[in-house]
Amino acid sequence: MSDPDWWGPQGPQEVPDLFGRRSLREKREPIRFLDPTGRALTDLPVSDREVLELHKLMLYCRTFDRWIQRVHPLGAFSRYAPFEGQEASMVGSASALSDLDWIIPTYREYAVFLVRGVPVRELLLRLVVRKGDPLKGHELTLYGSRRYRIVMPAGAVGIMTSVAVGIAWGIKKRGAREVVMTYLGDGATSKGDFHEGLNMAGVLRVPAVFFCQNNRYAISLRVERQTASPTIAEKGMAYGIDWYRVDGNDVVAVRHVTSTLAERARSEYVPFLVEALTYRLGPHTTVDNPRVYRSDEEVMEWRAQDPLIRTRAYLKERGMWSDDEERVYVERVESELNAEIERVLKEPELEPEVILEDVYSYPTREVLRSMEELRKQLGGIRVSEGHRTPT
Ligand SMILES: Cc1ncc(C[n+]2csc(CCOP(=O)(O)OP(=O)(O)O)c2C)c(N)n1
Repeated sequence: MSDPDWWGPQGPQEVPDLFGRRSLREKREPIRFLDPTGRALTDLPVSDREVLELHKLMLYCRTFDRWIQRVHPLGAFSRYAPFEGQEASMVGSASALSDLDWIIPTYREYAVFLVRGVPVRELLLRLVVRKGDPLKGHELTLYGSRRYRIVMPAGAVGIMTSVAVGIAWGIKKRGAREVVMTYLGDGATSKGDFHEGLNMAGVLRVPAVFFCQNNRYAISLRVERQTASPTIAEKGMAYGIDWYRVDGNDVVAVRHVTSTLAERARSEYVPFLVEALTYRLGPHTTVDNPRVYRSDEEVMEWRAQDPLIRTRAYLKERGMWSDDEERVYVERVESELNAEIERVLKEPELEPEVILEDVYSYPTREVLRSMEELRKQLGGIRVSEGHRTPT
């Protein structure tokens, strides 16, 4: 390895880091500012006004997530991956970025899209199930947009790690001050792509933050079955990548850690691996039944760690928020969403070809060929009683 000094002269037992931690043991402790009851454990690195903004953002996202699953008997859409419980991880990390930074989400990062300012309309156009066509929209839910610098994710878990390295390498070659934030789950770290991507990120020293939300499950498989390593984050060490663990249900900690790392990545062209410890309170997707693989008691324990409980209690204690304000806020968001879906349902549907747009400035020959193929296939398919049946 060309630069072994980053972890200090004592080897990996001494790991001085950006947050004053020195030993491996200390570094494994998740960084936290707000405890589960909303008590500040130390001076906060953000102002109380910022805590209020973060709370409102999380509340907006939660309202969206619950609403979307409620508005249709099928769960609104043919398939949707809920994120309740992970709001602090998503909002804290996405709000730490600038508009020039790049985001690679997974199928679950709707809160990241919302924080980025993607209009709800854009999401609904892709998600909403039209009358008589319960599968419509399904193929559009993996969505990206050059305009928002959000890269369309792949359905295959884990493969975007290497894509992130490519984009980040491009940033470095251009000499730009940007960072790529790649989202991945604990399950994705079992894939070879994760290791290949991290390996190249370490070698090329690219401005990328790999943000792993350890929500404890890859569908039904617990994280303990994914890895024998004490933490996911410390896997970065093997690739010469500095790594951090953060309480993923503490939005203040997530925001502080990711904004510090993103700035360092932009200015010094270095990658980081972050493990945000959180929990998916809902099902894996709207077609999953989590009771088959986890107990109600376990979910109840994690309910007590709900990221919104912390910020709500912190703000109420300071007289900056009340239950009434929260109720009014949620009602307002719900009525905005209701109005939006009414509008979207009156709009013409997106053409399936949109999945092939928004990647290249000009479509390549390969894209044009795929589009032609897609049109041909769709032309020969009829939707009947919820199944796609070739005619
Ligand atoms: C290569 C690949 N294998 C399996 C699947 C099926 N699959 C979809 S989501 C998922 C779980 C991924 O878990 P994780 O990375 O922890 O993310 P989470 O869904 O918990 O956010 C699996 C196995 C897939 N999409 N791609």
